[in-house]
Amino acid sequence: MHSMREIPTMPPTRNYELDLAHIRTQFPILCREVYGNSLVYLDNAASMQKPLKVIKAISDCYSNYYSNIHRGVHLLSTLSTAAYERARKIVQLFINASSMQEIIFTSGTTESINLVASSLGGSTVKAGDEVVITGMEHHSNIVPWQVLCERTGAVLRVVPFNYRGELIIHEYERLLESGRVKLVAFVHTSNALGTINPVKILVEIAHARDIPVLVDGAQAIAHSAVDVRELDCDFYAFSGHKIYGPSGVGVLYGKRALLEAMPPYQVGGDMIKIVTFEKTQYAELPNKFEAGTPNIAGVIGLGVALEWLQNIGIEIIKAHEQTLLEYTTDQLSRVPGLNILGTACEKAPLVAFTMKGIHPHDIGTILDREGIAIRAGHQCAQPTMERYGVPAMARVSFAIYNRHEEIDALVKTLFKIKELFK
Ligand code: 7TS
Repeated sequence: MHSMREIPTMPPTRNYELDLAHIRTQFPILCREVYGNSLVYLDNAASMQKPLKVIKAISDCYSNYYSNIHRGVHLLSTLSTAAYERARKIVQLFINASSMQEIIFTSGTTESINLVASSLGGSTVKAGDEVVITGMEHHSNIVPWQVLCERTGAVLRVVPFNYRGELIIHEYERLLESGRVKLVAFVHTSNALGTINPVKILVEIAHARDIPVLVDGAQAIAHSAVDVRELDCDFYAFSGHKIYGPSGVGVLYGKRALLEAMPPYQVGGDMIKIVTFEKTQYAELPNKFEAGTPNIAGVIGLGVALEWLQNIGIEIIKAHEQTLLEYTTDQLSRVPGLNILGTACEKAPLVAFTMKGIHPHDIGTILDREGIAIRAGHQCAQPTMERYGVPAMARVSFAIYNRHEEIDALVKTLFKIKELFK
């Protein structure tokens, strides 16, 4: 493994209880090597690794009780349905939604946003109306709105952000003054910069003008407590794979009254009450928005992932990840020519940076040879890259299992890269 000797400062001492060694043993993948080095996985914002409990729950479903849900009278269908609906209850409690009817399972954040853009957007947005997003969105929270605007003749408006990566609130307020804004959609935590946006304030401002709000929670959900009733957002979207769960499954939370008024997004089996060739009556919530056979084992795995996380405690996770963030920010600023992009006061545990004269892809490739996985590229946020005048960034992002030693390994290799490109 990597020596820590070249790093002058000591990792901070912890003021919270965390058995990190025990947590790491629960992630089988963390034992593997990459090119002869221990894996250092710092690409958690792209996707997190899965604890054994989640892997086993999915395997257990397929091995012992798998069947289609909501339809069979036989035992396996009853067991699968119960496990699937239990996961819905876990999600409801996890984000403090009022009822299970407000939890729609989707394939991920992208589908959750598309659902709202297509259903609410498609039925309420007309030519001349406006949809407001921010300049720091992931493509998933840009393109669905752009397509909606193109289709309807509405206009997409964008809230700018300052160099630190913080939204300019008075510009947001100014955009909402037009009286034509039908919907606001913004990211809770930026995947490219780490900025945590003041969701509650932004929601209040929109609600004062009766504008519904969708929050893209993909990068927030695993790092601090999310209470949708406290935030008062109308919709909240997130993905299973970014919270220790499987990929191919996600959640759309929506306020009941809005979901009830919205037309279905996809139509077909499992979302109907009565079908005749003349007319179809749709099922009640949440089934109305879950057409077809869903990712049954994935949903069950997501429920187990949330239980696993709750067992550790989100506040412990947050405390640990914030020490990693502080340590990384401090250590990276010692690397000559390295520039951190995104220096907001409130940040999630991720750090994006560029190095003078070195392409992020070269940084990512050389780190990979040392077993260190990071993201290098436009972070699916090209307008954010444009704001800083760079084509791409390197990004390290953390999860509960990361250690300060891994940051030391990262920084040591960055010093090497600096030498290499001299
Ligand atoms: N919104 C944000 C803020 C994201 O970070 C991502 C994925 C998505 C939406 C889309 O999520 P999906 O699960 O539907 O794909 N972000 C990243 C990333 O930063 N690197 O890879 C994927």
